[in-house]
Amino acid sequence: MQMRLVNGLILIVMTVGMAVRMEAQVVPPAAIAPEPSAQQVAWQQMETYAFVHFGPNTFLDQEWGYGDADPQAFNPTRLDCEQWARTVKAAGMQGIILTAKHHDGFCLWPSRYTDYNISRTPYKGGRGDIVGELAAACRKHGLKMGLYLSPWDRHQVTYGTAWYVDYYYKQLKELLTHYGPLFEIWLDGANGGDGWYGGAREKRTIDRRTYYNWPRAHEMVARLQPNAVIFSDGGPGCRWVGNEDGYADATNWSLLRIGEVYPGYEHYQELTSGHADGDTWVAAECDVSIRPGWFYHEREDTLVKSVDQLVDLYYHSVGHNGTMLLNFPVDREGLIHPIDSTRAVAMHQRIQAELSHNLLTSASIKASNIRDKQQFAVQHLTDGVPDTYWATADGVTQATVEFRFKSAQRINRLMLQEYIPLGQRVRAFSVEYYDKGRWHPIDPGEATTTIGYKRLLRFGTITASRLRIRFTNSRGPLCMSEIGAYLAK
Ligand code: FUL
Repeated sequence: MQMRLVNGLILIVMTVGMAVRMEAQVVPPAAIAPEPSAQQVAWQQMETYAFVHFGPNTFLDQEWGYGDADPQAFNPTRLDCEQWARTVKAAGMQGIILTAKHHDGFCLWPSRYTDYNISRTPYKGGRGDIVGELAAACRKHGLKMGLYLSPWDRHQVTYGTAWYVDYYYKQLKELLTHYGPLFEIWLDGANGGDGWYGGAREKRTIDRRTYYNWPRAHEMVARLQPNAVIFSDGGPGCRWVGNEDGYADATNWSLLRIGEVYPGYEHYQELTSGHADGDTWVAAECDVSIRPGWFYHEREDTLVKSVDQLVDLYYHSVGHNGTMLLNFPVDREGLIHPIDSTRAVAMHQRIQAELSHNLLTSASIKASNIRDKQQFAVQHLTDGVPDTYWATADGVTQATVEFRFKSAQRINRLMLQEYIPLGQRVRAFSVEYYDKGRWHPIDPGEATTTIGYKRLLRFGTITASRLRIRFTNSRGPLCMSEIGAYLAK
């Protein structure tokens, strides 16, 4: 009897408990289309990764090989993919994309579909496979790998015919199936023109929209490498940023009217800021070389970008809602040059030092609107967890977040992140600080419009007892995952 009563009580307590919990479960804001895929989110979280351009061009002092280079010219004497991997890792980067085949058509792996490949070079007596060696080095050092397979091939006699397109897809399949998981496939936009073409030495033009039958590549990558993101001028995974200088616009939408853009798109300047009314999620990747050229040229040893320039590029790529793809022109020995590696590592150390201590973690936080005090609390803004976020109620598209410091703080950097799995929302915001009894605007010298995955602002050092962000225009309720304020020395 007593036992039954206790059991009954337990049941009642459990039922009430569940009901309370269910009530507390507040519905998250509805996603605003277009949203990124889980793969695109994981890709953007990589933030920085390396490009390696290497091939016969390296040995012949060229940028665009004509397709007639003698494979015997390709002879790296100290090639070490682990040296590349260690350098990239020390520079804080998450992966490496290699030019498996550049426009000259030469393959850095022993492709069974052409003999214009590594097996005909002196390297390892013809038994080398640089794609495979890099895959092993990346695995060992915890890096992801991506591959560049140039659609344009200035070597192949069949370039321009349907036969070549089949050849291209056979090579793509080799790369997608022989080397383990890939995070990105790079489909270059430079396409068609003059070349060796098996000795024809002529100009060949192709229809950039239709020749390659791109949907076939998209389907093949989705099937064989479901986690890989496809890069091209117009995606579909990520897009070229419209310049090779490594920067996105301050206003940068991860959205694109995808039907309009194709590899070789004429209005490529638009890619620097995306399309505010885009129908597809295609975030920007900012590619840039650490030297003027993509391939190694000894005369450029004195022209390696300075640490200041590289740090600037980081703020204008990752800090403008893009990723940073920094190219290392591997030298004739087969190594990343010491000047390049020293600069890249110093860049990383500088960025880490500038953005190491978030001063907002010890501030008290107030927001003008909170969707739910537990699930979407303002505390999520400084918890360093990308999956939690502060959100406003449905219909609330303007809001203010205020941070109060225990004692005045010196600040010159700000970091803002939207919770992008629910779409990119913010169209405009402003930042102000409180000092000597009144609010002052902060001017970062660039538009405070979009935020997206990440926005970084730099400004002259201010002393503030409070800091506030005003979100003035948004496509829907606000969903902010992180905010940080820092003092860069
Ligand atoms: C361009 C190519 O033409 C360059 O040679 C380089 O590979 C760069 C990353 O993309 O379109």
